[in-house]
Amino acid sequence: MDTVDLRGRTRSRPPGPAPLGTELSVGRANAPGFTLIEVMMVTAILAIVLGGTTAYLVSMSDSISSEMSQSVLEINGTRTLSTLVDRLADGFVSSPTPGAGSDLASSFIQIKQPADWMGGGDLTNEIEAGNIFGVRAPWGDESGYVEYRFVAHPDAARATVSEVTLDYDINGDGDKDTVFVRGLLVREWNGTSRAPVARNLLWDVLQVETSPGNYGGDIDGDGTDDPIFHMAAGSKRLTMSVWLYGRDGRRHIIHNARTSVALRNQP
Ligand SMILES: [Ca+2]
Ligand SMILES: [Ca+2]
Repeated sequence: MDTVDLRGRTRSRPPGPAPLGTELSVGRANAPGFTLIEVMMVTAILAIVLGGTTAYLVSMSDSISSEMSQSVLEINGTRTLSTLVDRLADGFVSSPTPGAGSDLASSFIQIKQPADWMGGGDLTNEIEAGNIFGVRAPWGDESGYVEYRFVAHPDAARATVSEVTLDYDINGDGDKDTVFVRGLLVREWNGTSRAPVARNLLWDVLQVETSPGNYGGDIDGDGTDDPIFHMAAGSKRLTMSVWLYGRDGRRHIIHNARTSVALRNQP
């Protein structure tokens, strides 16, 4: 019987009984194998398939991460604005005062709310006296107002989010030239018996300056200003809109939460 060596050369076996294992060695040598080119082709195909799979998994992971970040912003914004709706519904805007023919558009607002100024536990006598508004502060002050306002982040290094610096179109308007101010929405009680008391309501709020220290510029790049508080002239409906900023490591995300409330006691 002939055998074939690994280089493909045929050799004749000397006469006599075949040594043990000879059939096995012949079978292995004659089995169909792969050439180096075939192995390289398979490796290349596997690399392409694995590369595509990895890219898909990374993309899917980014997508899930972005959606989670977006959901967090959405929940925070919606929850805060819902609280404001509850608190403001029976108040009225004391400042800034809308002009006769101009809208209220501002990054702050001062609200007066019903208060039991004259005692008695309800507002009956105040209503009869024609004056039912105050601050209704937790510590008992009733004269004053509550202010809601945007303030820049106290850490200057975190107070600016710049498309220019990041080379990233955060607001998706097709350019990379908007510089945002990052800050927070604050509520401040202003009574008469103690200094104003402020509390942070919502972090990572974005604004665009219209002039140094003044906010309400165009955030989403649609050419229209985006104040937090807006009320059309002659209207009793206050619109509140906050743009929130978040990152998931790779991507920059903004989310707009918006709602409106009818101020039933607005003059
Ligand atoms: Ca942009
Ligand atoms: Ca805009």
